[in-house]
Amino acid sequence: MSSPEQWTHPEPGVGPAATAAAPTAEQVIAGLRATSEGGPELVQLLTPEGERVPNPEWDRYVADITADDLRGLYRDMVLTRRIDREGNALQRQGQLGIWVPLLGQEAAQIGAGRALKPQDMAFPSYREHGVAWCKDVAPSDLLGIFRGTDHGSWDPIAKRFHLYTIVIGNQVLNAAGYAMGQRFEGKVGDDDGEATMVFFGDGATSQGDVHEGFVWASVYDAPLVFFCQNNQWAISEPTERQSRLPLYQRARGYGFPGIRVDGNDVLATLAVSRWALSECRHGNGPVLIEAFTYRMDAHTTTDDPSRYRLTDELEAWKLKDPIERVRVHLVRHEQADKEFFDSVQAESDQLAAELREFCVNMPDPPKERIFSQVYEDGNPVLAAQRDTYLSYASGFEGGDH
Ligand SMILES: Cc1ncc(C[n+]2csc(CCOP(=O)(O)OP(=O)(O)O)c2C)c(N)n1
Ligand SMILES: [Mg+2]
Repeated sequence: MSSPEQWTHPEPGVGPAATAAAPTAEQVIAGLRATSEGGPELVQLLTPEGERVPNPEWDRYVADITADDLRGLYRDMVLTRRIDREGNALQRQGQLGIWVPLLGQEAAQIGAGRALKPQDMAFPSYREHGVAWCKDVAPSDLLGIFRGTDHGSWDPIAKRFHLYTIVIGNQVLNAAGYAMGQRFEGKVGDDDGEATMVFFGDGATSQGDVHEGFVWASVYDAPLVFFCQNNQWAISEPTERQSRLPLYQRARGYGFPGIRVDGNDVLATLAVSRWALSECRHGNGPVLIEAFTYRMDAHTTTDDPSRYRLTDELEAWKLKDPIERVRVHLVRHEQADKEFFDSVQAESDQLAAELREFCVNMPDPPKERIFSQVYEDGNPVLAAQRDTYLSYASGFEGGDH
């Protein structure tokens, strides 16, 4: 992720050929540095040390946040992390087929999720457990996806939170279409207007669907906030293999604003998301937000990041932990005491216990369900397949279960 000024253009016959596929050492170093430093353009309100930095441009978007609200954001992040760690443990115990950790991305998701108003629609990828939390989706409703028993047990329209999408970038097209509909139906124009927020990763920005979503949303002025969590990795591919310039700068080429925020800073993410959603609500969308963050755990429980990244990178990001900086801030300003922290801890223990209890007692769905929920009115070809399968399965001992 080097800037054009940093690119080297060797004279003919000197150094590597200009057409060489491999980047120069300087480009690689610049790219690697950019993965651990957000750059001067990064919007930050709370430093990793918990210091509140004044920012005349962005402070007004969080001017109403009281100490009580900040404690609420802290609680959201702690509980979300606990749900995540419990999901990871349940996979290790064989209760889930796979889990997708969000560790390290709590501030990005809670900041964005808490900026959403009840009427706003959100389209997640597969890692947005924190946004699900803000949209009042019960954590237990996420488990079927990872146990392989359903595609999500919540009502996407009632919750204003679409089902998880595993196909990279696909939800961006869905969201662009949905937001265009909000525009066509006249649901934008004032503070009470509707907006849509779509979540995707740094790797997804290389996907055609995302590019197409940018174009459609742009030319139809759709009220859509593109929320890219740049967690520095797309499985084993670093961000510098997705783009030669900071991702937020791509927005300019499509004709709408882009902004990079410290995704480990819940206050800054909240401020920037509130602004972007308000722009959309008033008909000035779309907007791209690049939340600069870090995936502290594996891509999924099937991945081993020690095969492709150095542990000192992780150690550097641990110092920028999104929860710790809020805790330090609350303590330093005497806005939270031991009793508060203990109560959040107790609440998270309780939540984890409930989730575990729910998971180990989840019934297997009846076998015919995979056929029965495809078409509302049934389908003769599918009915024949169902009958063949049920008769085949009943030939096994215990085949009814
Ligand atoms: C269309 C498509 N291609 C490939 C994959 C396999 N795949 C799953 S996750 C992933 C990387 C995505 O990285 P990023 O967009 O940065 O999101 P992150 O997982 O880091 O949140 C890939 C390539 C897929 N699910 N869908
Ligand atoms: Mg990523």
